[in-house]
Amino acid sequence: MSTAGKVIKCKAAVLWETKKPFSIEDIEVAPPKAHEVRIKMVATSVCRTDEHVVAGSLSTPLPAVLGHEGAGIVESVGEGVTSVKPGDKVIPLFSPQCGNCRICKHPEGNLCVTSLANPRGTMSDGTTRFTCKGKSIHNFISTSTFSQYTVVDEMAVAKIDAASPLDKVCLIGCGFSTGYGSAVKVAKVTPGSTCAVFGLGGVGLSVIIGCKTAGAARIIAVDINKDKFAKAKELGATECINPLDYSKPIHEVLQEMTDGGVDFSFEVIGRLDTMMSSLLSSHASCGVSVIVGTPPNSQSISMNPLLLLLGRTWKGAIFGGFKSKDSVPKLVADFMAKKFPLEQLITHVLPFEKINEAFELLHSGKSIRTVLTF
Ligand code: PAD
Ligand code: ZN
Ligand code: ZN
Repeated sequence: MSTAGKVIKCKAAVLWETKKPFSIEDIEVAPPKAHEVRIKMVATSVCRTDEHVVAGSLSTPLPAVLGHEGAGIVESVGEGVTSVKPGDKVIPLFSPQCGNCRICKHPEGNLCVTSLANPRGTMSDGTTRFTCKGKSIHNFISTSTFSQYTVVDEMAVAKIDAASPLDKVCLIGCGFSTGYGSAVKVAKVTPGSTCAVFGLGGVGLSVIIGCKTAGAARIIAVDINKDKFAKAKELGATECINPLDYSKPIHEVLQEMTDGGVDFSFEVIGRLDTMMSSLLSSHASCGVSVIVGTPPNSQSISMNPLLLLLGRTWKGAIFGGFKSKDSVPKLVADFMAKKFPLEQLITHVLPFEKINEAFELLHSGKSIRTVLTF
């Protein structure tokens, strides 16, 4: 029997308050309104950004259904939806692409004005489609993939190849694309260059894949957890260093290793001290340093302008600088054409109900990406 137009009762992981585990709850998911799409989730992975919300370092209204790195199948669509139809395989987009705003029309910009508005935790019309125990539940950055069913705005969903394995390509919804794009699109890593990547989680390892694809000659991986080094080498790192093994600051070590500093450096942790180390490890005159990690709420760095006056570039981007609705289908096609691996980033697969175990694996540093299947 078709569920289109009806409220769907299903399970979702609700975060009622910060610093608490998720509760698997029975929720009600309202049908999609005009220009909205209801999706049956098939797989979702866990990204550090979800954990930033749980830890309270990234604010979004609670209670909420988190999760933003997922893939599923369209269950039904609201009036006026033209880009997807029931049965299509799709990836929700935490950074939507409306196609009409100044940024969507800009040749390089990718942070659609609608994403800037999103911390309010609702659909673009200001309401939510989730209810639990009679209470309205917020969504999270236009995706909310920690639910058997979710509703997203049409501008926040991309149709992908019908043959793609959803339990792998879900990583294209955030971590992989963010890291890979930070190297190939934001930094524009050049052949023969030297790169340093701070932080070897799912996103940092994807930066390494991007640096390798772009033809970097040296890729120096930096992490305080040496257990991450084997995987980093497998994916393209040429050297791995642990700041805890040195008495001097790690940027000095990198400057010595690279004749004054690397061509491209990436901070993929989300800490102010490592953002500064990453900046300082890039060459003072020709270096490009990219911030990928999400910094803690409302904290700032004070810096000497001379660090930039000599020629360095300091930049950052959300979602690897990719325009999401245009790029996600292409990235999935590239994965299907074996242009890059995703399997090596997936260390654990668990049933959705074990979501708290997935977060424990992330805390303990044992997982790269855990994929939850529905
Ligand atoms: P992760 O937690 O899997 O990986 C972080 C890595 O950093 C781990 O391997 C840690 O051991 C390592 N680390 C921690 N502290 C230090 C330190 N002081 N020095 C060196 N290494 C350290 O996270 P992830 O890969 O899922 O995400 C990384 C960051 O990227 C995180 O801040 C996340 O919020 C951000 C992110 N940004 C975007 C974006 O659009 N810009 C998208 C997705 C994720
Ligand atoms: Zn993410
Ligand atoms: Zn836009």
